[in-house]
Formats: sequence, structure tokens, C-alpha cells
Amino acid sequence: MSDENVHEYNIMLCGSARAGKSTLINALCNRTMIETSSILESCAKTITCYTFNDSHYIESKVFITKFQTNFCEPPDIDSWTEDEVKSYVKEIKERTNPLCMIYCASPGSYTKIPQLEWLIEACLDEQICVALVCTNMWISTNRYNIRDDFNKILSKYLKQTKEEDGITYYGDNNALVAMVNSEKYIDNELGVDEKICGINELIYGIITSLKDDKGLGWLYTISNNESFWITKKSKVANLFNKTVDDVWSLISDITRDLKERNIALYKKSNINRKTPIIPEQHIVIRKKNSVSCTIL
Ligand SMILES: Nc1nc2c(ncn2[C@@H]2O[C@H](COP(=O)(O)OP(=O)(O)OP(=O)(O)O)[C@@H](O)[C@H]2O)c(=O)[nH]1
Ligand SMILES: [Mg+2]
Repeated sequence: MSDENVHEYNIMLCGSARAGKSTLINALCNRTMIETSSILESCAKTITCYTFNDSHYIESKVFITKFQTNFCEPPDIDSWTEDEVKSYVKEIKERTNPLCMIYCASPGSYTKIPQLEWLIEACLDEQICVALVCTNMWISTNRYNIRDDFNKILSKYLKQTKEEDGITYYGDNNALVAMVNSEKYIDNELGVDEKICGINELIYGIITSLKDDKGLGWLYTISNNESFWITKKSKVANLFNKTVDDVWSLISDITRDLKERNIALYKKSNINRKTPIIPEQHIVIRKKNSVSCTIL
């Protein structure tokens, strides 16, 4: 009989009500999300957690390891004090060691700048990567004000390093600003019909910002996003110093052989690193309630 061992990746998701948070995570992950309260039950604030409805498992003689990503969403932080915001981030860091913090604001939602600044300061202090995302960008030209505010705030703490594919990067890739349309935007009255955009660029931006196990967690999180892999596989191959075929086959197998993926996907700068992040194990993968495990 094997014991179950859970390997969770956690992502902080913030932004005011109707800011487009759920729509964004659906667009990033292309998987069905369900609400769960399992990981943060005793946190001082009531956190809503979402995870995939189909976790993946690696089975060895001793353990069954369950892989899952959780998105942890606090209630709207607009009324929080500086101390509350900073304690929240500290606690989340201690309890979940998040891959990154994704903050959403849409031209139709309201953001309180002081709370956002405290949140960013706390994340940077705790070495949590920050992605500031203007969502639902076609709803009004106010998108440019949101993007400018995000850039202004990050410039207080970090040096802007580059702008690529609509993403502005800061520091040693510890923060970025992006603008997205997470689902088709249609306004029949104005004759507007805009496609999803900016999502693949945001996924890639976050890949470049995360290292080692966190990078792996992010790849796992977005592994079902076929559109991303079709359009960005060459860039990912280049980032990891692999051929496109190598990356394509790794990604096709992404949940079948996490050990191989773990060893193979060191970024160029880490290529000589010897220690595998996930311990050696005899791997048989199965998807709960299913015989197949290939996502793509
Ligand atoms: N077309 C389009 N609609 C969007 C986009 N983002 C959000 N919306 C719409 O805006 C509304 C609110 O989006 P949600 O994703 O539910 O926002 P939320 O931040 O999760 O909201 P709460 O869970 O209530 O806090 C929904 O009707 C979405 O369809 C976008 O990028 N494009
Ligand atoms: Mg939501």
C-alpha cells in the first residue's frame, strides 16, 4: 500500500471584485477550476482557493505523489491596513511559498494604490515574483492609465530592464507588467470583436521570471494551454537551450515523467546543476479516475 504525498504549487491571486481574476486563470491554465479550502483553513483572513478538478499522480513503491496548483485569493484588500497587507503576505509566504503573485485590475474595476504598493513591497521583500496585469483591456482606453500606474509603482522599487512582446520587465526579472484580453471581447453596438490576446506573452514572461522548482510548477500549471505551446515553443526551447523537438516531446509528456522534465528543463544558467529537485523514484503516472495521463 502506498502513502499519498502531495506536491502543491501555489499562486497568490489578488485584485478587486470583478477585476477579471477568474477569467484570467481560466485563460492561463485552460483547465476547469474548482473551489477548495484545504490549504489555508486557519489563515487569519478568509482565503478562497481554486485548484484543477483533475490532479495528477506519480506512483512509486512507497508514495503516491499528487501534483496540483492552487490559486489563493484573499478578500478584496482595498480596506486593509498596511500591517494587515504585509502580515498576510508574510503568512502566505511561510505557509505556501507561492510561485508568484498575480495582481489584476481592469478598466472597469477599482484599485486602491496604497494597498497595491504595500502588497508589492511585501512580495518583493519576501522574494515573491510580481505580475501586474491589466485585464479586460478592450473595455476602455483607461487600460493605458492602469498600465502607466503599474509601471510607475514598480519603478519606485525596481529598475525597468526591458520591454518585449508587450511585457515590461523589472529588476532581475522579479516583476512585470502585462495587458491582456482573457476572453473574446464583443460589443455589437460599437461593432467591436476582439480576440484573446496577451495571455501567451504573460505565460512566457512568468516562465522567464521563475527558477528551478518554481519554474517547473509554473510549466505544470500552464501545461494544458495548447495555444501557448504552439506559438511559443521555439522561445521556450531557446530559453532552456533545447531543440524545439526536445521541448515539444517534454511538454507532451509533461505529467507523465516529471523526473525527466525536472532534470531536462534547467535553464541555460543552471545547466550544470546536478541535484534533481524531485527525489529519485520509480515512476508510473496515472490520472485520477482515468487510464490516460497525457494532457496535450
Ligand atoms: N471580454 C473580456 N471579458 C472579461 C475579461 N476579464 C473579465 N471579463 C469579464 O468581466 C467579468 C468579471 O470577471 P471575473 O473573472 O469573474 O472577475 P473576478 O475578479 O474573478 O471577480 P470576483 O470573483 O467577483 O472577484 C466577467 O463577466 C468576465 O466575463 C477579459 O479579459 N475579456
Ligand atoms: Mg472570481
